[in-house]
Amino acid sequence: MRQSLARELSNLIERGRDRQLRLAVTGLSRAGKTAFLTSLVYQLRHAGLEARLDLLPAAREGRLLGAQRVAQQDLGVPRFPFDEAMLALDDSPPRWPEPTRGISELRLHIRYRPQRGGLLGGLGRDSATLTLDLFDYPGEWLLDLPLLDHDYLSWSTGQQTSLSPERRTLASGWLDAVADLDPAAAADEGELARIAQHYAEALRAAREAGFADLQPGRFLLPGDLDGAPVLQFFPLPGLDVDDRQRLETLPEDSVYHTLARRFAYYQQHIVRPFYQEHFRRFDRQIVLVDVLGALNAGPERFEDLSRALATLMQSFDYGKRSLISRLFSPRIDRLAIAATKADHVTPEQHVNLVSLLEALLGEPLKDLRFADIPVKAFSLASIRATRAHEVEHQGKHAPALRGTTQDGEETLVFPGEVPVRLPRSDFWTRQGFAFHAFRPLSREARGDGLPHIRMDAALDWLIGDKLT
Ligand SMILES: Nc1nc2c(ncn2[C@@H]2O[C@H](COP(=O)(O)OP(=O)(O)O)[C@@H](O)[C@H]2O)c(=O)[nH]1
Ligand SMILES: [Mg+2]
Repeated sequence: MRQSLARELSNLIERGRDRQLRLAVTGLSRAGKTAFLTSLVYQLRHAGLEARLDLLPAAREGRLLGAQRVAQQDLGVPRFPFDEAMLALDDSPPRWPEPTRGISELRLHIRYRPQRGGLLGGLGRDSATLTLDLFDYPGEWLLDLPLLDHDYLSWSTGQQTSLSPERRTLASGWLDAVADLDPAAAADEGELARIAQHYAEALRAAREAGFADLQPGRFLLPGDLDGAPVLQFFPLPGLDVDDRQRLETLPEDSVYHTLARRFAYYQQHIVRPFYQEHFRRFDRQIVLVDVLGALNAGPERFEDLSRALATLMQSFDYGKRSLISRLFSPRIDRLAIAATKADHVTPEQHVNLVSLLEALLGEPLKDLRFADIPVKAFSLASIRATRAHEVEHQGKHAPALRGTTQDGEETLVFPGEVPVRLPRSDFWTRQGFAFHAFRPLSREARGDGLPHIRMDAALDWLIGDKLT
């Protein structure tokens, strides 16, 4: 206890001197978190050597001296698998890093030379150290925030109405299994476990089909909670909020009360602790969005991503009356949102990609700006897997991309134009979008360093002011 107090104190002092920063990377599954963090760590470790970071002033001015991994503080949080990710990229043929599930952490010491005339520079210091704590956690966990505003009954009825026809079809196994369940009957553990299994499967099927707006988030990424009763609840179809009084009088061991208890436990022991122990303590965050992937998947998935992002962004809405502020009073002072995998489109499309990202996050962005949270939108490629080319066609120059497909085939493609605004129905019928999954560049092909697009711009926004 005493030791942790001392640690907190020294953290506070470091932070007071602006020398420590907790930066979190989030985004839905496959948004590109692992690739982003891997690249970020790589670029900082190779700053001043192979890494190209011209948009980060400290690097451009030669003041960034390097970065070293040091032991992290939270011993209960898994280490971010940086070495494993680099091994995958360096393999032949190169592979994308394995997906991670759950939260992970890595601590860097960044050495830099303060600007002359700056606060630290003025003290005659040759170099200074910024301690950067990096976190990677699933954006799916943020989809659970609104769940804190419900009790079991209101959540249950809300979930029912949000089931679209296609989601219903994907959930038919669960709907069949739950159809005969009587809320008043005595709960049978085995039966609830079985139905919950169906429910989790329905969520997984929906995710496989490209849906993102899914609750509860931990059902998709259960980690070490797999099989625990806390994850064995589900909404009860056919309930009505007007039934509250009648439902309250049901026996304690009824299906209804058993599920309600598990729901409350999930809120208290899973959702809240994440916000209390982690989220609240992040200084800055970057939210990654696979806009191009959704564009490629078609209108229904794109809509769904839009809804999921609206929910996810509620966790960043620090307006005084917002749910997050009422419950946790978090303190993030800066936020970045980024459309990832920009190397999937030709460079002149990158501006459109940022516009589209901003359109997709339209309402949440307005709320953030209203609450005076500094937020900036980017398009980037953490690990660039293609090269931009110009091709000549009938005397005209046209942009194209060269890359290696996952099957190892060299291709030259023009993937399509990115709409500037939320695509209307004719976009999908008329044009669509042809997306290719590329293999990372091989070690030989990428030469020195790890090629990226605008990682340095994102870094400047996220940590640049701490390196002055
Ligand atoms: N071309 C390209 N593909 C990327 C990039 N970042 C991620 N990807 C692809 O997206 C997949 C998911 O990325 P990952 O970082 O594992 O996502 P996470 O689930 O958010 O951690 C990877 O396996 C790659 O196929 C990028 O910068 N360029
Ligand atoms: Mg990952």
